[in-house]
Amino acid sequence: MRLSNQHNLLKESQYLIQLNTRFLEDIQSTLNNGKPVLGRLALYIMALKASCHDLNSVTLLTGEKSEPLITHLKKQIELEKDYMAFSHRPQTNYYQYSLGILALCVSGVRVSSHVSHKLIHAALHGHFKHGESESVDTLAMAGMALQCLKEAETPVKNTEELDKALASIKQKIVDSQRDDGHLGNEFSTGLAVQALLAMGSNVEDCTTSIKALCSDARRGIYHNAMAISQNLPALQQRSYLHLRNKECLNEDDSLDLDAVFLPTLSSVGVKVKVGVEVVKADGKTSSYQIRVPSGVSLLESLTLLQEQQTDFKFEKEDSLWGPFLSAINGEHARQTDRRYWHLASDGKGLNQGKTHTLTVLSHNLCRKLSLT
Ligand code: B12
Repeated sequence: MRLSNQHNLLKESQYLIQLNTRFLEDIQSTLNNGKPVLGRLALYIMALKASCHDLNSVTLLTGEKSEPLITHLKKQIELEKDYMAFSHRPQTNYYQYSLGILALCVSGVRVSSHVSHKLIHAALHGHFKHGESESVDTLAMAGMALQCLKEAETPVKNTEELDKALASIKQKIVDSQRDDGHLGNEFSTGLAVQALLAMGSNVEDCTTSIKALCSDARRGIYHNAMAISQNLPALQQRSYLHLRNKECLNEDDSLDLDAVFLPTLSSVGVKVKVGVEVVKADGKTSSYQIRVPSGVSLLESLTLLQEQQTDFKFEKEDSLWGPFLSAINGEHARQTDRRYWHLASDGKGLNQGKTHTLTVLSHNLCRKLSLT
């Protein structure tokens, strides 16, 4: 919203208050628990920057010591860089590492060449994975981070490699275009358009992808705040890189945010059969059948299944995207683990939890839940 030309200043100031209270508390408690906070911290800094809020006025505590947000972000990214030197992969993921670099860069803070080198190297070696496939979201975030370094003329270890990485990222994003205009899938297209615009593509080159985004938005696909925040800038033909020169002067206040009610499917009384197959890491499979009201989400279906079957239990963790499936029948795969419960239907990874089809499968690097 802050990157748009049109504003609803009251709503935006209310959101800013929530960020400075609830979100800041969430970051502080994650930090207190010694858990990685890189991505959230970067998102928070970028949100403050979007509101031209004084970054030095906000601090976080480590022990007794209170330090500005940027100092914490610099420390987090250094920790992540050191972790990567040792483990050859980030403790969080390359998406968050890119977010960290981007947040430092748009805030005018110099990013060390050792930090940027790790991202450039990962881009050149195809390390941006989401499960087993290439992550268009990560390509996009890394593209924006590296483009920012280029525009800020930040010294890097090897300028030629930076240019090669940018060209490779851009080409991969362009190649990810589907016949319906999406880049990657419905949830990566916004970031991918942002990245292409940031990396110098013309708006006309992105028309079909922007149209696809518009039609998804009209169909109500983006009901999650995280998804909306990634897509809105693209719909406004902006990217997170615009934060670098953001000035909050003479802002228009004409945006009317009346609630729009999207048509919902009337499916009262109609029930559908859902098959759930849980495949654990050792290959052990359990199958379940359940009848659920048509149109309910995957989460609602799993909740109903848990209520009806004593031998099916699941757990979830909160995330900015909503509930992350973290355990099934005692087998844990948390957000911070190198394993996760993979959600699939008809053998294909799900992008969202619709209940027309649903498999949960679990193996060493990924466990799977399949739904039919
Ligand atoms: C990294 C990542 C993962 C990692 C997360 C763990 C890790 N150690 O890094 C792994 C590979 C495990 C993963 C798994 C999945 N992911 Co994912 N993931 C991402 C990615 C690229 C970055 C997330 C991130 O770090 N954000 C920054 C931090 C600051 O925000 P955060 O909220 O704290 O991040 C956490 C959550 O995002 C959570 N998470 C990751 N994926 C998903 C998916 C869902 C549905 C939920 C609720 C939470 C969640 O893990 C993050 C790390 O803790 C995003 C891309 C994007 N555009 O956001 C996709 C993304 C969020 N994932 C997506 C999907 C579809 C999945 C899967 C459902 C794929 C599948 N078919 O199994 C599974 C989730 C299954 C489950 N158990 O619930 C979609 C979500 C779309 C939607 N409708 O909500 C995205 C947008 C990618 C896309 N374009 O399709 N993911």
